[in-house]
Amino acid sequence: ISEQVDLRIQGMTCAACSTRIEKGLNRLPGVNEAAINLALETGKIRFNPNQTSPKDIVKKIQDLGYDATYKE
Ligand code: 9UX
Repeated sequence: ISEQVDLRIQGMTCAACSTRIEKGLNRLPGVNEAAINLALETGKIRFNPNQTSPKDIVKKIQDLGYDATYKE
């Protein structure tokens, strides 16, 4: 089972920020794939809804020090 959430992520200031977020999200159980785009300030995350949720994913990004909101 895999679902996708699209986020707007603000507060990324250097190129390593997007990598930091991808690595942080990949450590979250249930995250299958995290693609963060620094220039577009977007994130596309695929996850197993039985293990995690968009709310947990947003919380994790905020804990890492960035601002995340739902895109649609
Ligand atoms: Mo660059 Mo981002 O030193 O958290 S990694 S600003």
